[in-house]
Amino acid sequence: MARRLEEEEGEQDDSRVIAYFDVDCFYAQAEVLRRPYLQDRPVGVTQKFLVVTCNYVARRLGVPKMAPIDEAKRRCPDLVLINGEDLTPYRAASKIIMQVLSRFGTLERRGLDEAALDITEEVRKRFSSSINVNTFQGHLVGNVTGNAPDILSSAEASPAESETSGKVEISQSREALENRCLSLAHTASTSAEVLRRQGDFLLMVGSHLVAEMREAVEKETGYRCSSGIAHNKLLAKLACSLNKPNKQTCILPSAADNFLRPLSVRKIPGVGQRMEGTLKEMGIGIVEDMQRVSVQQLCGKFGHRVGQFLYNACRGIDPTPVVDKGHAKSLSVEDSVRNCTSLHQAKDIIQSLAPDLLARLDEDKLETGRRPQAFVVKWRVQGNWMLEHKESVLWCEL
Ligand code: DCP
Ligand code: MG
Ligand code: MG
Repeated sequence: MARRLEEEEGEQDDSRVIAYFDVDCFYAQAEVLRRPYLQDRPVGVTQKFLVVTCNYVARRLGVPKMAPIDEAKRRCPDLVLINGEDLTPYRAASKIIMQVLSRFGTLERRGLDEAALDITEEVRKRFSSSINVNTFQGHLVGNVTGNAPDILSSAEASPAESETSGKVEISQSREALENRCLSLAHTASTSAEVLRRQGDFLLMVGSHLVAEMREAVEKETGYRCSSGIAHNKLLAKLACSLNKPNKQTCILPSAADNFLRPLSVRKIPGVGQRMEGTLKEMGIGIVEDMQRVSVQQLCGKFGHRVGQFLYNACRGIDPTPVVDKGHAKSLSVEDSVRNCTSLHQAKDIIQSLAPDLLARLDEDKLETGRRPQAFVVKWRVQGNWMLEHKESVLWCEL
């Protein structure tokens, strides 16, 4: 085990602190914030015939995300339904939430209500300015024993723990961890040595910063979110969903393997239904199965890029940096329709979508000064879900 850890450490930069944020029941929270009297009532947000999300009051009453409206109403007759087909208020909320978060580090947007942040720099500043931050905030995946010689080799959850819950709350080991970290801080010859060797300590400071960030988001925007903290994006994203709503979870690098092994491959971000099916045919159902497959086999089946990603992901390895991609390169509007078999129907659909797109183009121009260069229509046909498209260079200014 020690040897394998050494090898992994060689491949990974354990000194980063990555935080992943996901707003809790985003659309539903937006609607409740606009109508505070709904605070304690079950609220669902609908698009077409689906409740795309609902608040946690509704979830406790048995309403899942993406339930058909009939089914949701059957499960919870008191469910208050709000139409959420106009995304304008959610986009506006997303923008202000991201603005608050981006003050703390490099931010990579991963959708309207999600973002990964590299907060290493801010953590290092705090680390060198105050060493008295010596506890984890929130939940912790990992276990620390008091007498172990080194945090990195002792922080793994035991197999029994990872099978039952997959996580250990810090309250079970807080004292031992605090003592160990304090003694490390005092015995290490330089703070650089502590930083290099003890990723756990950085994550500890990171967890405090993340608590502060979540507090800032709530105070300045009203929105509550959950967060994951780890040394890479993959683990931080997985950690984020472990304790929702309004909570944060940290995964220690040394606990990652035990945490990952029993998970369904579907939990790996990017593994969808189709890939899950292909993996099943290869006899791979959980992450541990995937760890037994060679990188050549994975690349042979899924191509080099995806194969290499899977090979790394099932080992908790994700070297990709957090990249601020700036303004989106394209703006799009979309809808699904039951029937579209003529040019006339297609025109109607485009006309119904156009006002939203034009409004967003105007907003974008105010912010960036850009105007669009090309217009692309994409469509899928039921049954054959392949995306087709036609592109045209714009001949006039929109
Ligand atoms: N959404 C959607 N259609 C989907 C998935 C999501 O319209 N197929 C919308 C509704 C969600 C928002 O995106 O509110 C964010 O998606 P999440 O998966 O983060 O779900 P929530 O934020 O609603 O809930 P959670 O608390 O689980 O994050
Ligand atoms: Mg969310
Ligand atoms: Mg989300």
